[in-house]
Amino acid sequence: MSEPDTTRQRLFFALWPEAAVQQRIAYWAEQCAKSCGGKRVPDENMHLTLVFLGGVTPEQRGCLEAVADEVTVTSFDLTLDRIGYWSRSRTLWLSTSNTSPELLELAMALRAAMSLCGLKVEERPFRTHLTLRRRAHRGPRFREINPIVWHATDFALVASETHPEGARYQVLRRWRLVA
Ligand code: 3AM
Repeated sequence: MSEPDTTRQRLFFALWPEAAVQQRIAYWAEQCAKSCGGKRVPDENMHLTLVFLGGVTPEQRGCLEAVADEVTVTSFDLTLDRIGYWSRSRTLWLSTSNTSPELLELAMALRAAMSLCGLKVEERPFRTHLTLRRRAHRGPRFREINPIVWHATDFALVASETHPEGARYQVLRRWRLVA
């Protein structure tokens, strides 16, 4: 059996909301607790993944950070106004009816960083969503909700550690979007 590669960190880029927005999002994770089942994402872990990077070497991390330094996307409003459920991945999520051009530009710029830094590029299309509950038994019908407007002013590089009690995330670094 091969040894795990301890020099690699499991990383992703994400939008990481401030506590007030996290709490408003968490309301929806909790609201569905009984009927949806599964495990809710803890308030402090609520985030919107921009790109999952996988196992990253220290050199690749340096390269990714250098690319992130050059990002010149402007800050934008993200309006979370939909709740839904993917039965295949058993994920309960919030999303938006209107993905802004800035959000797409940011996700694509960070995705491009993967190939620049020698990582295998994510081929699945970017789908704006924020996970509320995992391994949910069922979910609500897709529907509109009272919008949560989140003014995104920065993005983050986050490390994901897997523990028996679930994933533990650590925000390593943040970059400000252009005001
Ligand atoms: O933010 P969400 O919950 O959508 O599912 C993982 C989580 O997504 C996803 O990256 C986010 C932070 O962990 N993820 C984990 N492993 C993945 C993989 N191998 C992955 N996404 C794509 N490929």
